[in-house]
Amino acid sequence: MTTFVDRVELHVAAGNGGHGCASVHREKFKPLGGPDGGNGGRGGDVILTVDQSVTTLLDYHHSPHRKATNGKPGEGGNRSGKDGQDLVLPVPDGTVVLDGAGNVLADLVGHGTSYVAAQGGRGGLGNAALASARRKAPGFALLGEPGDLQDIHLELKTVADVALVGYPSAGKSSLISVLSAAKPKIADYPFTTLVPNLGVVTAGSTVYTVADVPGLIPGASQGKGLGLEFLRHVERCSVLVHVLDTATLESERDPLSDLDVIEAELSEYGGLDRRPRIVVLNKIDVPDGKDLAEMVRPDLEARGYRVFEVSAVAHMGLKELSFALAELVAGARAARPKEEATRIVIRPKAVDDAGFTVTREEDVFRVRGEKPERWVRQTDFNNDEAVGYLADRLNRLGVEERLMKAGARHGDGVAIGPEDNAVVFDWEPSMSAGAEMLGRRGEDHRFEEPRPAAQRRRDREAERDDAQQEFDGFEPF
Ligand SMILES: Nc1nc2c(ncn2[C@@H]2O[C@H](COP(=O)(O)OP(=O)(O)OP(=O)(O)O)[C@@H](O)[C@H]2O)c(=O)[nH]1
Ligand SMILES: [Mg+2]
Repeated sequence: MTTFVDRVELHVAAGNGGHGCASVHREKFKPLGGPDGGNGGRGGDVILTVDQSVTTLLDYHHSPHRKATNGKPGEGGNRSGKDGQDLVLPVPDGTVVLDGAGNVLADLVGHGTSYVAAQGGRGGLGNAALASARRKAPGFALLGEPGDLQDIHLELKTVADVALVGYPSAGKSSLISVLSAAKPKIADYPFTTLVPNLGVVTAGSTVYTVADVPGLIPGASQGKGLGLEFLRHVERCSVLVHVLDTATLESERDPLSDLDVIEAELSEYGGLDRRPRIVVLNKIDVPDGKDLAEMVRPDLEARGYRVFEVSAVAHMGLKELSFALAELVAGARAARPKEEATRIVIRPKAVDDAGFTVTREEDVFRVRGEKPERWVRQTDFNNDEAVGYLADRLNRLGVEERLMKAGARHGDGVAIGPEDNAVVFDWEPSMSAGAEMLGRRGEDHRFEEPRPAAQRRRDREAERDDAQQEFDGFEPF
């Protein structure tokens, strides 16, 4: 028996970015040929994509941990690392993506609709890309950033046009089996259907889908029988069909009170009140059934229902029913706003702005912001030049100035990042209040030649332009 799984927790990990490479070009008799370390590749994303051939979330139930590949590190000779491969996870039509707190992140409807569940980390720049007029041969490269880790929940809400609801053994699955080519399990005991069945019906030029759900009994909303759990699958349907049993042998039941019971359970579940409904009186091949159907019909019609008398077993009244459903479905489709064939849903990302905040906390000054935090992740703290480069970047963004304004002094603790994941260091301001930067770090002094004073000043100015340009030009991602 195939298992139907319609709810899973999934742990996805995007690929890490590859580290940039620090390398110096070597040729015979040319010992310092310039930096030629390539950039690291981007980590692969984890992407959920609707694939109509997938009908359950079973695969993710069996292996709930999925990871995209990492970007490769850059190499010498200006060779960039290869990007990691995106991991595309096929999901059934109608999969809802939720976060751990139950917030809906995406509702994936329509073949090809995609959602980036975890974004790959950026690759680090190699020292070739970090070189500038003044920092001719950086002895460091940037680290690749870690890829996103996400714990998400997937929930399947079947996408069917028509949903059949009713008591166990009313003949819901039997109806699907004769209206469509689907072959659901049918038996004369209650709760034969444990998971929804889906069938495709063609009536004239309209093709639509019909789903049944496990039978409902009084008290389903309190968890009796299989409970209301599966009503999730009828939430998206355009038409509800009450399948009423005219030939039940249970003495306390009849089509009218069955209808009342099911309606009470539906309203307990909620959200389905405005869905158009029709009534099917099934099993009229049984003589008593036919009589009962004729007896209750006026009552049902008085309540405003369109009523169809059918027999799933004897194939009576089916054509009329299937065309009436086609008409209702077509009407519902026409009323629905037109959607593009394929929607790509991408998790909204924080805007990559230059903003940052400096707040004074008990024992540290905390810096928060997209850029400073990213720069910290890109920094190899074992490399002094890399740390110096970080300080320069922060400085150019105005972090030092703001720290100073906030009252930070030499030696004070500065934390960059959130409380649980911050880099903390003692502050050594590289500028004296309002003065220019004192020399740039991250330079290879072997390239320096003695310069006359005027040249030094010109260089300094060039360096400032350079710094600005680098600052603008270094955020290509
Ligand atoms: N005589 C007669 N029996 C029918 C008809 N339709 C269904 N049945 C019988 O009723 C029983 C239950 O049918 P199912 O289609 O399994 O009923 P269901 O509503 O899907 O039931 P659950 O899955 O348990 O909720 C089976 O024994 C069917 O053969 C019909 O039109 N006439
Ligand atoms: Mg059934």
